[in-house]
Amino acid sequence: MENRIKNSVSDQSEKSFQAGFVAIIGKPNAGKSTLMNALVGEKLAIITPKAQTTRHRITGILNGDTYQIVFSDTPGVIRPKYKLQESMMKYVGTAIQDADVIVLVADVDEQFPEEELLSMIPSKKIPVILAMNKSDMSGKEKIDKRIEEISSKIKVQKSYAISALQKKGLEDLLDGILSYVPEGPPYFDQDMLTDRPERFFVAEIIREQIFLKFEEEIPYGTEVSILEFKDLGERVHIEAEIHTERRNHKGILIGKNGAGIKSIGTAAREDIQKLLDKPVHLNLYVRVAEKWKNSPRYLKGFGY
Ligand SMILES: Nc1nc2c(ncn2[C@@H]2O[C@H](COP(=O)(O)OP(=O)(O)O)[C@@H](O)[C@H]2O)c(=O)[nH]1
Ligand SMILES: [Mg+2]
Repeated sequence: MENRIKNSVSDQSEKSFQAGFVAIIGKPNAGKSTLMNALVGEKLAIITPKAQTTRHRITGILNGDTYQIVFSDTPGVIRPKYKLQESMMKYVGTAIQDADVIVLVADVDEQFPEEELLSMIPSKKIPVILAMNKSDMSGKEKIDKRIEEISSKIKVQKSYAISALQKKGLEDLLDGILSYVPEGPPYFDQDMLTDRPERFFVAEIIREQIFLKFEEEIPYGTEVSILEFKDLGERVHIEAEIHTERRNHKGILIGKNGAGIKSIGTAAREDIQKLLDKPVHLNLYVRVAEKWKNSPRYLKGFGY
C-alpha cells in the first residue's frame, strides 16, 4: 500500500482525481470486515470468529493522493429470518446500488455460491472484482479452482487471491479496484476515515466484546446503545445500555457478582480508549428488550 501511495505522488501531474464507492460483499465470515480494515489501515469494523458480526453498512474511506475510495463493509448475505436480518440485507442492497465497483469476498474453504448472494449482484453494469480470501490457508491449485468455480457462475472482471489477515495481495487488489473507479472529485473531506460518529464505534466495540466472550445465542440477541457520550476534555464519560432479548440472558451477561458485565466493560474500555486516545469512564447497564429483533419500534430506536 505504501508503494501505491508513493507512486501516486509522482503521477500526480498527469493523472486527474478518481473517486468512487466500493461495496464489499460476501457470505458471513468470508473476511469482509478484515479486508476493509486492512485496506483503510484502521480497525473500523469489528471482527469476531462468529458469523453475522457486522450488522450495519460501515464506511471506510481510503484517501490517496490521486484518489478517494469509499468502501462499504456490509453484513454477510443470508436469507433473513427476522426483521433485524431484513434490515441487514437492505444495507447490502443499498451498498450495491451506490457502488461503482463490487468486491466480492469469498472464503477459499467455503462452499460457494449461495443463491441469496448471487441474486443480489446485478447482472451487468457494476464491475465485480473477486477477492479470494484466506489464501494463507490453501494451496494454489485449490485457490485457482475456486476462482474458476465462481467465475463460471457470475461475470467477474478481475480476480485476486488475497489474505486479508496477513495483508497479502492487497496492493494488486487495490490496483484492480482503482482501474474501475471513475474520475471525479472526492466525496468526503480527505482527512475523513469514515462517515460514522465516534459513538457508533463505541457501541460496536462493546458489541464486539459480547460476541467474543459469550456463546451463540447471547450475542445474536444483543444490541448496544449509547445513553451518554460526554467529552470532558481530559477524559470521556460514556454510559451504554446492553439490550438483550431474554430475561435469562440478562443474568448471564451480568454474571456472578457482576463478573460478566465487568469483563465486557474492562475489555471494551481499553479498546475505546485506543479509539478516542483518552482515558474513558464506561458504565454499562443491561436491559431486557423482548423480541427487539422483530420489533420495528426497537429496531428504529437502535438505528436500523
Ligand atoms: N486465515 C485467515 N483468516 C481470516 C482472513 N480474513 C479473515 N479471517 C478470519 O475470518 C473470521 C471472520 O472475519 P470477518 O472479517 O469478521 O468476516 P466477515 O463476516 O466477512 O466480515 C475472523 O476470525 C477473521 O480473523 C484471512 O485472510 N486468513
Ligand atoms: Mg463483518
